[in-house]
Amino acid sequence: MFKIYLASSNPHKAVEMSRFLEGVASVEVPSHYQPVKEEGRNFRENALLKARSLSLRMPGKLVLGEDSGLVVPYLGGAPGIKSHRFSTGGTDLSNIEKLLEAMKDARGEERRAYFVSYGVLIRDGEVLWEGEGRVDGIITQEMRGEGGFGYDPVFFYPPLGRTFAELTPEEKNAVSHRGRMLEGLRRFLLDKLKEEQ
Ligand code: ITT
Repeated sequence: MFKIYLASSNPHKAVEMSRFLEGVASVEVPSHYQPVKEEGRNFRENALLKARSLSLRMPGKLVLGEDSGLVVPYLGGAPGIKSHRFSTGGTDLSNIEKLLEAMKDARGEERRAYFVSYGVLIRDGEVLWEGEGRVDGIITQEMRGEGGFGYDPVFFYPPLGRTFAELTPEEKNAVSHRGRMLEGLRRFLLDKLKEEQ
């Protein structure tokens, strides 16, 4: 079993990751974790910034940085890397309200959107693995479901006919951007285990 330190202040991410990597790696946020300024130009740069900053304080340890967000082509790619701070309030609810307001005239294909998750695993500043996951969906007209976090209540996933907030954690992980990113990481870790035996 590997022990991965996650550079994140979002507890939902750690929960989703721990479930997904169960049996291969444990995922925990160190108690001294301090958020970094996300000044990167894209998801990858922000994931690297988060991972590098924590890695400096955790010599020899495996550190994962992840940056994610919702991309809406109709809004020119917004909220994108600013997904967490899209609205002034910055809460999940105020972000969703701002999104639905910005999309009130969008119809059909214009309501298409996708989530992206970019992950970087590093140790002592060296990138051991990096990868991306993406999932396509439709922005609903109103919120549906209680599960998940962030924009999940307005992200409708056509193959399952429900919003991400209406899925069980296992169902979400099986198809989500983060799950797809983590699948790549899981394969890397399993290969690494084999090498070490
Ligand atoms: P850290 O940077 O500390 O990890 P954060 O929540 O700010 O925490 P991001 O900068 O990666 O993380 O922003 C991700 C935002 O994108 C998140 O706050 C949500 O608004 C949205 N988001 C990402 N993944 C999501 C998911 O699975 N479901 C719903 N919304 C998601």
